[in-house]
Amino acid sequence: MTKPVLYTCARSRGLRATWAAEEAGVDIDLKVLPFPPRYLAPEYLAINPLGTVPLLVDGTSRMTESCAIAHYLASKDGPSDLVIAPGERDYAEYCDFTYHADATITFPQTVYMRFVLFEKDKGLQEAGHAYAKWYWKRLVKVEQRLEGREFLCGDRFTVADICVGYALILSASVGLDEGVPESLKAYRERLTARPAYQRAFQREEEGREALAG
Ligand SMILES: N[C@@H](CCC(=O)N[C@@H](CS)C(=O)NCC(=O)O)C(=O)O
Repeated sequence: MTKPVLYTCARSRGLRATWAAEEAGVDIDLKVLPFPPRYLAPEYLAINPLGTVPLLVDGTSRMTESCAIAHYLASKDGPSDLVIAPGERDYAEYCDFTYHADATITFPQTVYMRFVLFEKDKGLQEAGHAYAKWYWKRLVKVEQRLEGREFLCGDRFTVADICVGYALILSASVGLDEGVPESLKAYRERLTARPAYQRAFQREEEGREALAG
């Protein structure tokens, strides 16, 4: 059987998928692209017309949502402690936080990155900074959920932690840590100390270095 192929850029949202594959022990073919692929690897548009990363190709299936890919890789080979199954306690919360991670928390960060870091000449810095504040306010739900808990759901590490954790990892790398509560920084440290996270990060870095030649 052919391996799932994951197209990504190092440290992008695709890290959710690379990390989930490492946690689950799923053998993937990792293809690291230069960022942004729409300009630096235009041939990629033929397999993903959106031009976004990640893209997972598994047989005839194609997936372009990082949190869905993380859930899929962790559960595709059968029941796994990395996901909360229907009927289990916290199933609803598991679904909610896994979707919340990109739609509600990562989204305002990307608007900040676009207007403040990447497209400085557009004169939209003020809007970018407003989105940074919006991001910080939106962390309240995760902050409250983690009061008295080590992980988000089911008293164990799951894909919901991978998906939400990536948003917090992104904060640190794009200079958005100022409004991140200390409790969430400690949560992020617990997550990034995991050997599977470190292996995933390293794999992506090696892919990026290979691109640079
Ligand atoms: N909701 C999607 C968003 C995908 C996305 O926008 N990825 C960014 C990188 S983190 C991207 O590819 N940006 C480059 C572009 O849009 O050209 C997901 O969670 O995977």
